[in-house]
Amino acid sequence: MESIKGPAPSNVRFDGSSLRIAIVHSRWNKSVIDALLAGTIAKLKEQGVKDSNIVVQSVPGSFELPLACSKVIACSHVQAGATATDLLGGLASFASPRPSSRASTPAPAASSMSSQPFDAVIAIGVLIKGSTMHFEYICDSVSHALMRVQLDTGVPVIFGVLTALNDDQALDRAGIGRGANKGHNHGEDWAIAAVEMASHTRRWAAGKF
Ligand code: RBF
Repeated sequence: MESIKGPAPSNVRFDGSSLRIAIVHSRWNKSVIDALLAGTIAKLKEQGVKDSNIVVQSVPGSFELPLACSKVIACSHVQAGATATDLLGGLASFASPRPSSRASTPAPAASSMSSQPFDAVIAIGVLIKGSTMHFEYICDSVSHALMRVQLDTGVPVIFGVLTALNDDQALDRAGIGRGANKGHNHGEDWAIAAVEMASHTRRWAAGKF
């Protein structure tokens, strides 16, 4: 019987070509992480997100994801500010005949800039239940903290954290199951959610529905 689970596709096709997206992933349970990461990146590109606008960062475990997401969002604002300063420096060098430390720094071409603030962050982790209470504590704190990061920053944070009860559940949800049915790579869904939420957030920020 066909499953009723999973997101219904949107009836709008979202264009990722102007979006900048960060992926922050943990390194625990690496074979599953690698498959999820590949699925996420492939689907981002399929929706038009440019290679140069995908930034990938890694952290040791899932517990580290919320702080890392918060910091990469902040880092992209620092980059955007620095680019704005460079642009002004480039303009100043045309305006002023006086030699200055910036006079030889040309303004970067707008088309080659990949330093706009991130439009969305995808947090990828794989938690597999063990015999102690670690799993419960990490799942609970990480999910709450990732929600907090997106509400505090206003940048969509996509919840790409698998909370599996065993290895097979994790493998199936990364599309690399051991059975005849390999399962489904949820990284693809996270990429679709990222492009949709990034597009909505931009539109809403511009006062449009
Ligand atoms: N991190 C994961 O991303 N997935 C796990 O399944 C996972 N299991 C852990 C189990 C134990 C007993 C411990 C101590 C840590 C585990 N971590 C796991 C790592 C955790 O997210 C974090 O990186 C470390 O606790 C350091 O803050």
